Amino acid sequence: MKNLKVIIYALIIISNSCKNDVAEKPQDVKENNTPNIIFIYADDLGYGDLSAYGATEINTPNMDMLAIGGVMFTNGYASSATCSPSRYALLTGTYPWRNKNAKILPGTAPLLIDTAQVTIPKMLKLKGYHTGIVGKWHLGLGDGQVNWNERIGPGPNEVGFDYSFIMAATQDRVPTVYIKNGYVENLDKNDPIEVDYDNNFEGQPTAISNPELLKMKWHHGHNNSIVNGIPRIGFMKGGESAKWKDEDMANTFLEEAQDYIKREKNNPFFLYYALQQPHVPRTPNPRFVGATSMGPRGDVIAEADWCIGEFLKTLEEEGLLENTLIILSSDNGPVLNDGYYDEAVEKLGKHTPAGKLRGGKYSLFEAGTRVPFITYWKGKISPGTSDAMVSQIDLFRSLSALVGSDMNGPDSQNLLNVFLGKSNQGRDHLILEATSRTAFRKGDWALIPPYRGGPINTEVNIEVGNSKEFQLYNLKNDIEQQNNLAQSNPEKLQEMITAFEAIRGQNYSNIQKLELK
Ligand code: NG6
Ligand code: CA
Repeated sequence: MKNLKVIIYALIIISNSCKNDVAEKPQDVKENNTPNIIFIYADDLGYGDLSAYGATEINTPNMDMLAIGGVMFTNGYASSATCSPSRYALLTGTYPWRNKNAKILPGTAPLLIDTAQVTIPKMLKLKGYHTGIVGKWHLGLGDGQVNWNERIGPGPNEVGFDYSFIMAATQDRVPTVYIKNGYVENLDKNDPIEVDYDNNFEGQPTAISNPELLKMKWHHGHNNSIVNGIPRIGFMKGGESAKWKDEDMANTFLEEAQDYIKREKNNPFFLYYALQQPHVPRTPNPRFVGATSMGPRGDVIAEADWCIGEFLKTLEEEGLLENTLIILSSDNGPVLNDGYYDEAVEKLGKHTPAGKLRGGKYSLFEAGTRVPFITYWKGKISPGTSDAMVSQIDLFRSLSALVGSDMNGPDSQNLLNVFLGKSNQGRDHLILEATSRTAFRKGDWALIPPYRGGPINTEVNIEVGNSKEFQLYNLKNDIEQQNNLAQSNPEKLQEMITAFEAIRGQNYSNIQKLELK
């Protein structure tokens, strides 16, 4: 009898200790290894567009809060100086120049990511995450023959996202509708949508045929179909009830993002919140018109900052901030006149969207790809500034390390400790891309190979980096890339070319090697 009591007692102790194990482990795992992950991605936001990064003419208090309370990277890069290639690299951990189709895509382009390819959301799904995207997609949809009136696929839901609420391409490209999990929102089947990037549909007004219908004027490109008085790239017919209202887009995406986290807060989630600002056409909600002295470009940055603030409030209200890693960055550098007359140039004043960096969107100079880059995790990341070289392409491997996965994209490096502010050992080197050209950063040095073409893209008035000579800059002493050291430092030049070609191969320039001699 006595023995039985002892045995029962022992069993109770063992079973309690098991319970403790079981009870503690999931909590532990949830807190440390599977935090929620949110990637906030602005469109065309420049290195110098945030007050935290030195802007004095514009206030971005909410983005600054993330920068001040997290790690603010001063050498953080997008993979490309344009959108689709950067987004491709971000989600797949693959350099965009490895895929010849990774260029700025029309709204009718087929899906750029192979559905067999590994992606960040696929990797996270395997670790129990719910995955969502809200905002700009611009990675193609379908197989090239999309019927916009039926289910549109493959798309985000086929490359790893459980939930998607997107615009197909850009705000200046048709179709100007939201697509939720593959279906156009608010579509009236009796008014079907047709889209064509080559030919107009008979009788449909364009910016050329009916300029009197425009409330915003085009400067270059952007003279096809008119939607809400704004001329777009591409032709579209039908879908009246589904067309977005440009001035409401920021609110629509914000509410979608807020609803997503409220819905998914009980399991680990990954949200890719892809803001449309400050890409053209810049259409601030009336509440933000005049928020800055800079006209629509400044006003939509203020609006984007407000959206981020509201979004953070929701995270806080839902008690999620301590268990959520937030990454904020931009898909490429800044541009002022990207095709519409919207006073971005005229009202710029003293603001420097690229900070001290040379170039801008479309450029192989630093401002093309060096962008605001911030990681924030309340209570987990100690605040600080980091000058480690990091790229968005590294998020794949770093996040997979965070959640204990061994999945990876071919070019992604594990910089988890750098992103968490525990190490300053960033990348050794990085290949940068801009409009199908590539450049190389290694240590403090930047190499731009020779490219045929004008040094300035005169439409947008940006120095894009073309020159018939090699360019070599020491960014440590010359962040503005003013002193080309290629001639005076032939040894460094050769070392850089060799290291670059070891990764990139020899066929990178549109000038034959023979011509260079
Ligand atoms: C360019 C557009 C520009 C912008 C860009 C894509 C013209 C003349 N210019 O072709 O306005 O839409 O593509 O920007 O059409 S990105 O940020 O999505 O890469
Ligand atoms: Ca962009």
